[in-house]
Amino acid sequence: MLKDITVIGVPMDLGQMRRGVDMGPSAIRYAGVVERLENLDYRVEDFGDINIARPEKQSIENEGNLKNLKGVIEASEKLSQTVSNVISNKKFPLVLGGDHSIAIGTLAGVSKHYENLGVIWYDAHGDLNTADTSPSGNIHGMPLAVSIGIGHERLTNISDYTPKIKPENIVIIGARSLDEGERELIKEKGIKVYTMHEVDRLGMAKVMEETIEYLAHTDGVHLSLDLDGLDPHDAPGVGTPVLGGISYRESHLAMEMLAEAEIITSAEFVEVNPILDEKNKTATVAVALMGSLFGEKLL
Ligand code: B3U
Ligand code: MN
Ligand code: MN
Repeated sequence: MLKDITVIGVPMDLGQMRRGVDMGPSAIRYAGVVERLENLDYRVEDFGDINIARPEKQSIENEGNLKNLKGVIEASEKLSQTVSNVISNKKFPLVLGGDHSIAIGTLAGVSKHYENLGVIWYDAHGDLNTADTSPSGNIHGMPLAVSIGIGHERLTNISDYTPKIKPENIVIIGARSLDEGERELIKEKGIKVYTMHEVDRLGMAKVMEETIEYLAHTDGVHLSLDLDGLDPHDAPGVGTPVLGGISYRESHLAMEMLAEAEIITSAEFVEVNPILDEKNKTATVAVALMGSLFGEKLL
């Protein structure tokens, strides 16, 4: 892994309707992300936060079933540019959310640097909705669909190219809440999904072995980790918790196996909402998982 990391905060809450997720980057910084990674001998630079329009200031910019479309587009363009610059400077982009709609911008910035980018989507949800299939109109339920080129044209064309990733280069881990349209898309595109059923049945070690093997042909792997992939017992500070998730322990193992395999080239940790949290537990969990992802060992 690169020895230089740039932390980018994205105080984004326009992709969903619960207040507080814009404070995610602050909560993660407060939980000690920079110090944690410096202790592992990385050089860490904090870029600060991307400027995001406040929901109070946004005139209603819904377009059909897409809430806050304009604000999400603006933020995605800015984030894409920033992430791309970080990679051009040979640094590892570590993006802190913010709601999961930020993945649209992150992937737009990452993917142009790779021929064949892989993506691990660690999430209770598929995030494969479109305006037509979404039950909520919340764009944080759509970024994976957008990134494979399906959705509103102004979202799929962020940074002027589409698609960002190929469906066969995606692995979803931890899914347990999928909408009808998402299930259809998964089948139609043959997207690899380890639902909680497979996590329980195979165990996390096998899931990660297979994931790493499945992505062996790619030339870079982006980790998009939604904290709601974890069980709400371990990560309560998220906007849409779903029971029966991945444990803290299993998540550490997953991160440790990714560290050992040395395949991750960019990462984002999203949906930390300190307003809904218990004493910053979810941000603390996020930072602990980052420690493992970047090679922290017990002995
Ligand atoms: N699938 C639902 C719920 C949801 C998606 N992502 C989150 N929640 N965090 C939707 O609204 O698209
Ligand atoms: Mn998500
Ligand atoms: Mn989710």
